[in-house]
Amino acid sequence: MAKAQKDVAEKVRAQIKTPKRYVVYLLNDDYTTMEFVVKVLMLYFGHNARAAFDIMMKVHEEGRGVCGAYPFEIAETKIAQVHTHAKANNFPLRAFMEEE
Ligand code: TYC
Repeated sequence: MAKAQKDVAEKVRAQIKTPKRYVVYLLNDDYTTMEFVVKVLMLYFGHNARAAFDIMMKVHEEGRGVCGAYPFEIAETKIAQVHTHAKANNFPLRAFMEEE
């Protein structure tokens, strides 16, 4: 294959690489109510009441728990929504992300 052709093939390969995903976690704290955390998990992460309760209890008992995995900008937006909603309700709830 000619070099120019190889360059094009490499460019296409790079472009179609699957985008990285980022795992969003919630952190435990002593002040945010369990009810508020369950609502956050349902509202911003699409979990049903049972799944949201289970995730909330995992965070409560183990310190952190997985909310979901998303492309970077979506993970970033969800984290900002959690922080804004928590702040508006005077809770210190924090979320963060890690590359999957
Ligand atoms: N630990 C909190 C309580 O006992 C509940 C809680 C759960 C807070 C999960 C934050 O991400 C969290 N009220």
